[in-house]
Amino acid sequence: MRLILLGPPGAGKGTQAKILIETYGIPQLSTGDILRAAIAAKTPMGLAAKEIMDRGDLVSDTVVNGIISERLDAEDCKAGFVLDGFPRTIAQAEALEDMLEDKGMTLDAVIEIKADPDVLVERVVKRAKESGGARADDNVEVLRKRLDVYMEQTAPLIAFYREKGLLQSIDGMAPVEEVTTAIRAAIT
Ligand code: B4P
Repeated sequence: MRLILLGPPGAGKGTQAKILIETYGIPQLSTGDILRAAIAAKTPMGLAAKEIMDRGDLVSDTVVNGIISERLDAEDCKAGFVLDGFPRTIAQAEALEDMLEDKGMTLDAVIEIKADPDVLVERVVKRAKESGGARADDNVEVLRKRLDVYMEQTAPLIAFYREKGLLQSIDGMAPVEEVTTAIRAAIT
């Protein structure tokens, strides 16, 4: 199973990826998590990414493409993977196509998790409160910027994957378990 989870910030990509990897026994490849780990470890990549992420912009395609290309070579990706938060630009999607072709892999499906902006704001504000502000990008002002960036740079991927016959759209505003059920139905 080789899957992409696509959707605006707070749509539930990370939430659903964590559930799906348990079911299918495959790894979650989250560029957001990998970048946050690099920030926590204060690596040069993390230090450069922090400022960009904190203001709600996207880290450079070159950096994230490198992260994913390296990660896809790991043994645990042989049986499949859930890509969570990657690709986020057309350039990343094209780079992914090249990577997968080089590695003799193909995608099974791209799941678009849809949710209205007011629901996304509500969720992210709730997470910020519950986590004591653990994520610097979880506040209303930065979230609005992340939503604009999503509309400009990531939303074009919906048509990109629809044209390839890979896209399945899911209502991400339902409770977590219902979203999982809908994703499972879409990929089986
Ligand atoms: P990400 O880490 O990918 O984060 P996200 O888009 O905010 O969240 P996600 O959709 O995974 O939401 P979650 O499940 O957590 O990106 C952060 C930043 O990293 C980006 O802005 C960018 O700067 C950088 N980055 C990452 N990848 C990149 C790339 N490829 N290129 C360039 N830059 C990149 O859910 C959010 C909240 O909602 C949680 O609290 C959850 O509990 C709740 N929730 C989820 N589903 C729910 C449901 N059905 N009902 C109720 N609540 C729900």
